[in-house]
Amino acid sequence: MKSWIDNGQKWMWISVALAVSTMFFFLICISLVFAFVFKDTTSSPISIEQINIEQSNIADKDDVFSQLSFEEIDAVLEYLYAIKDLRLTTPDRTSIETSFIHTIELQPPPKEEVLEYLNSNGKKPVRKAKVYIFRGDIDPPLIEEYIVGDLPNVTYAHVANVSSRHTQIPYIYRPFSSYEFMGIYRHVIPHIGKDANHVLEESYNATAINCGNRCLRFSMTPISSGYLEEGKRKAWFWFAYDVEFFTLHPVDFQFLVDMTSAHPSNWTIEKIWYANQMFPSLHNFLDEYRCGNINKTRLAFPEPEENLYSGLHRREPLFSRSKKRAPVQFEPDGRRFQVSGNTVTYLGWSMRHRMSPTNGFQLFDVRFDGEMIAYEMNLQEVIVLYSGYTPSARMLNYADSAGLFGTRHRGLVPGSDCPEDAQFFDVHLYSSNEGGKRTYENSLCVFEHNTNSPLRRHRAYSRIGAFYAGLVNSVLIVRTIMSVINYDYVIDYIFHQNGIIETKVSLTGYLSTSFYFPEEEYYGGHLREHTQAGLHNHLFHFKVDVDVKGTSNRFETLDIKPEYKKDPWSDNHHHQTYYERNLRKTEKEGEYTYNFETPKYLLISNNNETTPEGIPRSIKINFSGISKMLLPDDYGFAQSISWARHQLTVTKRKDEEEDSSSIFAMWDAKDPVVNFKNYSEDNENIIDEVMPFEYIMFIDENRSLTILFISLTVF
Ligand SMILES: *[C@@H]1O[C@H](CO)[C@@H](O)[C@H](O)[C@H]1NC(C)=O
Ligand SMILES: *[C@@H]1O[C@H](CO)[C@@H](O)[C@H](O)[C@H]1NC(C)=O
Ligand SMILES: *[C@@H]1O[C@H](CO)[C@@H](O)[C@H](O)[C@H]1NC(C)=O
Ligand SMILES: *[C@@H]1O[C@H](CO)[C@@H](O)[C@H](O)[C@H]1NC(C)=O
Ligand SMILES: *[C@@H]1O[C@H](CO)[C@@H](O)[C@H](O)[C@H]1NC(C)=O
Ligand SMILES: *[C@@H]1O[C@H](CO)[C@@H](O)[C@H](O)[C@H]1NC(C)=O
Ligand SMILES: *[C@@H]1O[C@H](CO)[C@@H](O)[C@H](O)[C@H]1NC(C)=O
Ligand SMILES: *[C@@H]1O[C@H](CO)[C@@H](O)[C@H](O)[C@H]1NC(C)=O
Ligand SMILES: [Cu+2]
Repeated sequence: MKSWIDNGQKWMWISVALAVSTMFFFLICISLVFAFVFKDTTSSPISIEQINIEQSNIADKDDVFSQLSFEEIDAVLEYLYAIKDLRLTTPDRTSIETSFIHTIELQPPPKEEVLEYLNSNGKKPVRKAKVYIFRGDIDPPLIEEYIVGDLPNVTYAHVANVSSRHTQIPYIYRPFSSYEFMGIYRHVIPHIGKDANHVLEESYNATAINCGNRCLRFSMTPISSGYLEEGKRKAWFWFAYDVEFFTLHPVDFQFLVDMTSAHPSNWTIEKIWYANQMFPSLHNFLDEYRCGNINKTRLAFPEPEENLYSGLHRREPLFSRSKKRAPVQFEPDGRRFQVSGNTVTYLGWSMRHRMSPTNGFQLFDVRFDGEMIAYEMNLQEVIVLYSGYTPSARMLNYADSAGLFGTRHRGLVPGSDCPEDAQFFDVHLYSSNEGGKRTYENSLCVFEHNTNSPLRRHRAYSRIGAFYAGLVNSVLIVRTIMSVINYDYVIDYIFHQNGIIETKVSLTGYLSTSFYFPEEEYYGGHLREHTQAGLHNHLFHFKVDVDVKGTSNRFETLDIKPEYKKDPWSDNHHHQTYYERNLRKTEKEGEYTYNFETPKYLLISNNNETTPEGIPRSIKINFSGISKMLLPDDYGFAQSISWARHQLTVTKRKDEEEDSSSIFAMWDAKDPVVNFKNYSEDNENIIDEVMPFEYIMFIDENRSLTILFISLTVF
């Protein structure tokens, strides 16, 4: 806690405390664990760790899930560069108006083939690559999703042919790329910087070009196509002082750029917003400014000492003047988890992981006590919805995957991000934004953590039969941290000894702010004289494909209901609660919207595998602290995030329905490339179907969000 406060700032602390601090808990309960608990009760009391489940012996036999190797990436590059029609440019000649490769990654093999391979010694699934190619060179310009295979000896490359998502995407939906930014630096910033140089200098004592150590830097608020006329791509740009940290030093200068063209030289500056006034063009603005019709802003450049409030230095005086260090954990008998390639094993657990440049960190083949309980688990999308008064603040809706999640996992630091002795992993990815092939060091870490609270215990103290038995709750934590511009998302998958998988997201980093005007009052918190922190919501969408004793699973709710009945043992009536098992039959019924008035347990069950007492084996999903989406479903950006409508969605599993979002979600609302609601539109039967389910969590600005899969049999 101390280190968190050390690193934080007072204002941030306050803004976090002000915000609704919601804890989210998803619990999935699995029945598999019964035997397990039994084993454990036979152990001696006050055991530190008496559980001796044998390591599930899953060798890393050339993991079918692993991200492409550099050799495989080279094979893809060689094949694609040889296709003349693609006209791929080499990195040194690339610009947004040429043809270039954006990302290369593994196309996950079909689940059935993988299960066949893992469980029944089936043939090893072939490896294929999924490649996004920007075709700025053709008319109309497009982004195409290619499938290239089979690796390593490539013989084909074609545009992916699937019905679940668009694979030829209009260029106006293109995600951020470094080449887009090259265009901005060449054509947009110099234009504003030159023509409005005197305005910036007079108003802010800083400029945008040739600025020495008094610079303004820009940020972009992409405008979702849901707000624009057909066929347009636009963004609001806003300036802030280029100091640590710029998102806390906005100035009141914004401009709207039409970036529809694939040619940056044809991008146009449409509107200027300055001193809380809108001007229809740069020309008009400069005229008005010259004529003195505008109340001019006058700000001083933030001097280093004024700037202190927005830096991450340690605050003085310290709460404790002593030089004593915080407690640390140690492993008296050495590490208890093993790592082999992409596989991690720990007590009864095993799992494989990979990093995708687009989707980020993913877990596969998660087993407990040798049995697969989740085929796949990962974060699909993170969005941030802002409110505000100024033009850029009110349009600010980020779908963070546009920034390529995989490339946002950078350099975890031993001792603060993860324990000193954690196991760190490097990952290897291809993305043109990062200059092609690149190794990202310390992108994830794995460590065991003693929570120092009992997982179970009992102290009986009656005169006869006094005893104590307890087991400390030690867990395995698989952690990644994504830094997306100003935010840092700490994402933990936590594996408990009793079969719980807990997912936890914590937020830190910097706030995004806008220039304060009195009209902002109801849209956020007034942090400092000129700085307003806008009201906003972070939403996370996770995917998990659970398998309870095989893939033939159903979705059920246990609906808790009030009962008022004649008491069988007296003449009175009696109030109590009871439950009804409610089988969800179709994909529409698989859309679960939380309702406090109708409490439910959410279960994924295998109807063919029951306990000796006839209760279907199930996994229970637990969440709490969800918040309600207040924006209409069919308005603007909301169309790109149809997953946000329900707290939990269960769909029939299809290999091609891989994701609930895409790197285009920031811009594609007019016709989302991946439209999650379509997955349920055909309303297929979901009884005993192979199914994944996807769940979402809403958080208001918060510290923590937790999803748990817990083990339990009876309800
Ligand atoms: C790929 O080509 C190499 C060299 O021609 C060959 O040795 C290898 O067996 C091939 N691999 C596959 C999987 O076909
Ligand atoms: C795409 O797949 C569909 C259905 O499998 C098929 O009918 C169609 O011909 C394919 N299109 C292309 C261009 O391969
Ligand atoms: C989703 O469904 C709508 C309506 O049927 C359709 O127009 C759209 O193309 C579909 N989107 C995708 C990505 O398949
Ligand atoms: C900023 O202010 C300083 C001190 O008043 C002055 O010396 C300097 O010329 C100003 N710079 C710009 C870019 O306006
Ligand atoms: C830019 O736009 C003009 C007119 O709108 C057009 O004539 C010209 O070809 C465009 N330039 C490029 C490079 O597309
Ligand atoms: C400029 O400031 C004056 C005095 O505060 C105010 O009366 C006027 O409305 C302002 N003009 C604009 C365009 O905001
Ligand atoms: C489950 O049981 C039903 C009938 O009881 C049977 O038809 C079905 O094949 C079974 N499924 C599996 C996967 O065993
Ligand atoms: C979910 O888990 C949390 C934390 O363990 C707990 O407080 C809450 O009661 C659980 N909710 C349900 C519905 O089980
Ligand atoms: Cu936030």
